[in-house]
Amino acid sequence: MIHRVLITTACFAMTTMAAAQSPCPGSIIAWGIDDPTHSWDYGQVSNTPAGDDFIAISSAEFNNLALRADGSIVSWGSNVHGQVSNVPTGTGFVAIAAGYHCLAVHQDGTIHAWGQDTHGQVSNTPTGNDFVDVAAGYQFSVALRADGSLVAWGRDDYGQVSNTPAGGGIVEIAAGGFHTLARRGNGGLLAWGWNFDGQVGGTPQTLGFTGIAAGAFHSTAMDADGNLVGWGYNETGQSSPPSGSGYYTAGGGGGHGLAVNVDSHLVAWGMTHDAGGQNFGQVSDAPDGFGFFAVDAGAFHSIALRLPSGRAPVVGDMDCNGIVDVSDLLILLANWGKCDPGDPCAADLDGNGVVDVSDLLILLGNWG
Ligand SMILES: [Ca+2]
Ligand SMILES: [Ca+2]
Repeated sequence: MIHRVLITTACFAMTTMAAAQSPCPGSIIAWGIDDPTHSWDYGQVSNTPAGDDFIAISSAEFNNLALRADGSIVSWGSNVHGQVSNVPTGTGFVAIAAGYHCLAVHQDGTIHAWGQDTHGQVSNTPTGNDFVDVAAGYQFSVALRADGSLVAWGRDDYGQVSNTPAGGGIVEIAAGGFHTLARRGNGGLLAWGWNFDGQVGGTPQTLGFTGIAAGAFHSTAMDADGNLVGWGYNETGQSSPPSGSGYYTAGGGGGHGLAVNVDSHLVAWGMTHDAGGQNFGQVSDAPDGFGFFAVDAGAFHSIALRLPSGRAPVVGDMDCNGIVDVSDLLILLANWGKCDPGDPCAADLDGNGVVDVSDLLILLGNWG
């Protein structure tokens, strides 16, 4: 019974599965709850910012963050904990994570935190200038250093902080409600924190995964063939993503999940109605068409990034001109052997943390 209470009242912190895809700017599409008279409507859909220069999104239960190409952050939706009013100004941010508290990494390697601070999830944010990514759980935080090691702080009643693995080799992190996922450069997965629904214990032990996403009480990963695998809480089907291969990004919400397939179409699954039978459309209103390249899920809403032209993203098109050609090859060669763990380096096409021959083969495979 605890699930049903939490699923409707608790904060869900969600992270988006890293895409092995260059962050070409796009516009934000949001759908789901859109009823100003409803107590759960904080404008998380209706206040979605316009523009076609967004490169990243992060959605939480009732609020969202987006990152513009210039590195400035936009925040909209619930401001109950100052998530909107305290958003940092300025440019140069490179990573964002939305929750009741929000986190961002600046290009100078420092972490900025704002919003709810019940367990030091904001005030105990570590100093230092070697951070490359962040994830916001429910009242706890995780950060990835450039050397591939992790730091966690905030709420720790299920070991979500104290059981954080030591050592390096991590290239991606995702925080759920009370658990965390991490992915190593070899595609191996790690999980710790609350395991009540198997969201930790059900973690696959094989290698070769290319992306992870954490929902409130469930987990999702993507293998090298683009198959989605889900485990953990599944009352509304949220840990049962569609079968088939060809997905390259996914986001985990409270009761539903989202992915973009290889044709850049949206796929949504899981909860279509709340406990009272109301359909907010977070699954059923997923827009048709192609050109989508990032997704994330809130409690009763969904957001996605779409190329402004509606054209399909092409893996390897690092200069975002719609074709893979010699200019992209030069970018890849200029980054050869580089990309720090966790760095959203566009030239690391397979997301394994280094630019090497495997990325070159992907680029050549999409040539023209
Ligand atoms: Ca190009
Ligand atoms: Ca690579």
